[in-house]
Amino acid sequence: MTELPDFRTGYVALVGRPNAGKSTLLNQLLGSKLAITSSKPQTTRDRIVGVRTDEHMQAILLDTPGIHKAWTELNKAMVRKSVDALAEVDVVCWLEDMTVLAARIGADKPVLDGAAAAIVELLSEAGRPVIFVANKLDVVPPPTVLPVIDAVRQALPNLRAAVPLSALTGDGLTDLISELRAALPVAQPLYPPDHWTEVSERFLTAEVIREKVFHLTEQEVPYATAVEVEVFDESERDTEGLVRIHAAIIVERPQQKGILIGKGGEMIKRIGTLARKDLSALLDCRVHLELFVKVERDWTKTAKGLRKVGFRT
Ligand SMILES: Nc1nc2c(ncn2[C@@H]2O[C@H](COP(=O)(O)OP(=O)(O)OP(=O)(O)O)[C@@H](O)[C@H]2O)c(=O)[nH]1
Ligand SMILES: [Mg+2]
Repeated sequence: MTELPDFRTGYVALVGRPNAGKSTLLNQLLGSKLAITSSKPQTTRDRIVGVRTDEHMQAILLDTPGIHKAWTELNKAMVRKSVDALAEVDVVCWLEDMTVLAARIGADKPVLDGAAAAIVELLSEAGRPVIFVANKLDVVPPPTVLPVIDAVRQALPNLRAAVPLSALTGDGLTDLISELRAALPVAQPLYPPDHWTEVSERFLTAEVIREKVFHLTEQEVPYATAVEVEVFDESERDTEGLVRIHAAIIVERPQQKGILIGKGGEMIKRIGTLARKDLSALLDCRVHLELFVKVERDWTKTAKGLRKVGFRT
């Protein structure tokens, strides 16, 4: 292979509190949807690796669960995945939702709230260069972001740059890409240019179904739900353009099972219809999807429960 002069390659972690827009930014940087997103916090539970390659740079991007105060075994495992990522990368992108922090300006309290201060501590400890991403700029007036960036600059000695952007619209993305390129080491690419993820189709399938549960159910139900793909049959993929999938939606209590099935099976049907549509696009073929719901009592509360639903800790 010919050497590419001054090509940059490296690992980038996308971290921040739940709902900051990390998965939306990952998808925007990849130019297609890899990570599931929702307006509810704690959507992402596992690390998701996407690879963005252009003519100057290969950024291996790690989307992570939101950093938060964790009580259950599931939440602790999620936060651990984020904190571990900090030690493994060349540069960290710390995202904050500006609708949260800019709202504090002018009030008689520090601009950085407790959640931001906790993240500052973790980032200082990890010692990696940090790019602060002031997100959701499409919905806050840009001048309100400056005091937030000032506060971050004062709090975080290893801050390398700050980029205001909208992960949703992609506005400001080119500035972030320039900053990433400047921060990554000169190195040859690790993956071929068309390689876009390390995540298996089976895992993505479970995630798409879980996303529909996040979109269609409320309160504790999405947080009590895991999805396990039990059959992923590709035997007719090449000949018929068809993949057959059987997946279990697992909840913690019988009452939650009732909610997910819905009156006359209406809810599970809606989940299935929306998931099948996305899966068809993702897998680029027809999808036969069978869903069923089962109860694994209190699976979020113990390490054994997490293993039982196939959660990789
Ligand atoms: N208006 C606006 N909304 C955004 C932007 N970025 C993300 N969002 C929305 O914010 C919500 C959370 O986005 P996610 O990408 O799921 O956030 P996350 O940081 O991955 O959240 P967790 O996985 O829960 O930690 C979704 O409803 C997104 O559509 C943005 O730039 N502008
Ligand atoms: Mg996410």
